[in-house]
Amino acid sequence: MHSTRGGGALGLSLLAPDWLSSRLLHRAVPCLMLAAAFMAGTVASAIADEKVKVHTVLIDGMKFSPQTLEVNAGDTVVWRNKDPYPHTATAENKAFDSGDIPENGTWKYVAKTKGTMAYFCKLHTTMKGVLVVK
Ligand SMILES: [Cu+2]
Repeated sequence: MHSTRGGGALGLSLLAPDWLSSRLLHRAVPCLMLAAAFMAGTVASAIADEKVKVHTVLIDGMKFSPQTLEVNAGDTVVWRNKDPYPHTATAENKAFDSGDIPENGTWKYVAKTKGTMAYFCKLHTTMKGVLVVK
């Protein structure tokens, strides 16, 4: 590290090599900051596209579809009730419980807990599904 030149020098020294004169630095920094902002945005959206997914489980005709859903930890699962009466998605191990999902309603769950979780509908206990979080 070269000697600091007062407040803000730390930030600049991270962006610009030492050999840049302060005059060059003045012109280069806005460019570098733009480039950095652009790259950060690109990387962030790439991560969002690749890693965070939203999965939908349809509840239709007293069935969860797909009945077994595999997701990665951090993904969002949305249950969407297409039946004309409420259902729930309730994990047997109590990891999640939607409460009543009304007709045309949805319920979102961010799958943080890894494992295989059997779930059912509290209102119709023969309705069963499995959420696998890897
Ligand atoms: Cu139900």
